Amino acid sequence: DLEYQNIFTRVQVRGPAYLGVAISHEPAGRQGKTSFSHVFGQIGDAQVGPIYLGWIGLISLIFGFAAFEIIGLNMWASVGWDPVQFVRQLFWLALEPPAPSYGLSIPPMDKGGWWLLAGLFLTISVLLWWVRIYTRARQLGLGTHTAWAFGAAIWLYLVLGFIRPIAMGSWSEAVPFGIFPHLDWTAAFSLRYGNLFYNPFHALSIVFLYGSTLLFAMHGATILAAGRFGAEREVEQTLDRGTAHERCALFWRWTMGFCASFESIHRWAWWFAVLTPITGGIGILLTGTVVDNWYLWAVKQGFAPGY
Ligand code: BCL
Ligand code: BCL
Ligand code: BPH
Ligand code: U10
Ligand code: QAK
Repeated sequence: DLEYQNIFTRVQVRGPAYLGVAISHEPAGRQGKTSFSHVFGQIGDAQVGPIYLGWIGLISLIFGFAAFEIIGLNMWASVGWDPVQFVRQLFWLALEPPAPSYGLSIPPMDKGGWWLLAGLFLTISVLLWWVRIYTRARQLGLGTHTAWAFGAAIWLYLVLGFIRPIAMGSWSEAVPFGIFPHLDWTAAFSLRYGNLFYNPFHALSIVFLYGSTLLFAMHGATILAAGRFGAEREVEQTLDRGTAHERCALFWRWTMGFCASFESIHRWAWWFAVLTPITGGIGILLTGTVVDNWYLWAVKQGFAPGY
């Protein structure tokens, strides 16, 4: 009726906690802790938990936390262990990678060694998190699409801090840990290599990043708008097209002449998101290795004016 709205369903029905579907390899201790949050219920599902930790998840958290502490303690040391300055300057503090003179060798701890160790621990943590995403999906009988999408993000991360520095022969090429310092690195990188705007892979990455937001807005809006025809039951509508699907498809055909299907719209979204870091990582990897100055490169290709 008129009171029904997608975003704020006012009535919260509360039953016993739902622990999820039965799965083939039942892990030990399935009946984890659950609680209910009225606030969460206002915007989604009120049930919080159970969370699956497991060994991989636990080890990932430990390595992630170790990296976090290494970064934080080095930052704190850099202000002479002054707690006030640590908090005041936090956004400007950094744990820097080794200097160029060390190349790819292992430097003393206070000359970039801590950066290398933090990077190693963070990388172990992220890779184990990937394993967790993969195995949780398998265990629930799901496809592994999330893991592969996450893998695309990890590709860019590894290019920035591992693959490109090795290709350049120096850890000093990597990104410092720090809020503003990593932004300074980003700006300096663009300047050093002749303006990243002339790197076509940077442009492609922007296309997919903006495109992802556009698609997310379109799709989020489309499903909400057709909620009264059951559109958020997207899977049923995929298998047995109802009028929600017909109306959404027709809406986009009327608007722009073509449309997706309830299944393919998610492929559009997946590919746009995944191509953002894939093209981006290619662009970063080519920079300094194959192309030293994107502006001069563009002049040579004839799409920048060579004054
Ligand atoms: Mg960056 C901004 C992390 C690589 C360019 N970047 C951010 C911030 C956050 C961050 C501090 C918001 C990101 C966000 O919402 O993501 N960047 C970050 C990390 C990496 C990284 C962890 C990494 O590779 C491991 N960034 C890069 C590379 C550059 C780059 C090197 C080119 C892509 N980044 C930029 C630019 C900007 C950022 C430009 C910004 O304007 C923005 C900013 O405000 O910087 C100050 C989406 C993810 C989510 C919404 C999920 C939640 C993620 C949270 C926020 C991660 C926090 C991690 C942080 C280190 C924890 C700090 C703890 C407290 C200080 C105690
Ligand atoms: Mg640029 C990159 C947009 C201007 C320099 N730029 C990008 C692209 C993105 C973009 C499309 C990054 C994609 C992404 O998703 O990264 N740039 C963009 C836009 C403009 C722009 C829209 C604009 O002007 C309108 N860029 C400029 C100008 C330069 C510039 C010309 C600065 C002056 N830009 C760079 C550089 C880079 C980009 C340098 C890049 O490296 C990147 C790229 O790919 O370029 C080709 C975000 C995603 C990640 C970084 C993946 C991170 C995944 C990991 C696994 C997350 C781990 C989180 C971890 C657990 C958190 C805990 C951490 C704690 C420490 C414990
Ligand atoms: O689990 C995930 O998401 C919820 C995965 C993830 C993903 C995934 C996941 O499945 C996917 C599909 C993507 N990212 C995709 C993408 C996009 C490309 C396709 C791309 C744009 C992108 N991700 C970008 C980013 C960025 C950017 C833009 O820079 C960030 C910052 C992230 N993604 C971040 C993340 C994470 C939320 C998550 C993820 N993307 C991966 C989590 C992970 O790897 O964890 C390893 C580390 C830990 C487990 C611990 C870290 C340590 C903590 C920071 C400190 C602990 C604090 C302590 C408990 C207390 C501290 C005390 C203090 C108060 C002092
Ligand atoms: C979503 C969804 C969902 C679906 C969906 C979708 C989100 C689950 C089930 C939609 C999503 C997708 C299909 C995925 C792909 C989408 C993207 C990648 C996003 C980006 C989209 C694009 C890049 C496409 C953009 C295309 C556009 C905007 C259409 C372009 C077309 C036109 C400009 C033509 C417009 C038509 C007009 C104006 C009327 C008809 C005109 C003609 C037939 C021809 C020309 C006109 C005339 C001769 C008439 C005279 C001209 C006039 C009066 C004006 C002339 C003036 C001048 C100055 C020239 O969640 O559900 O479905 O599908
Ligand atoms: C070889 C080893 C190989 C806590 C207190 O308790 C306060 C020997 C290394 C490799 C690879 C090693 C490394 C890679 C690194 C990639 C780096 C990224 C960096 C992106 C930038 C991230 C910043 C935004 C991080 C900011 C961190 C931050 C502000 C943390 C603050 C922590 C505090 C406040 C903790 C002390 C109080 C691209 C890939 C594998 C082979």
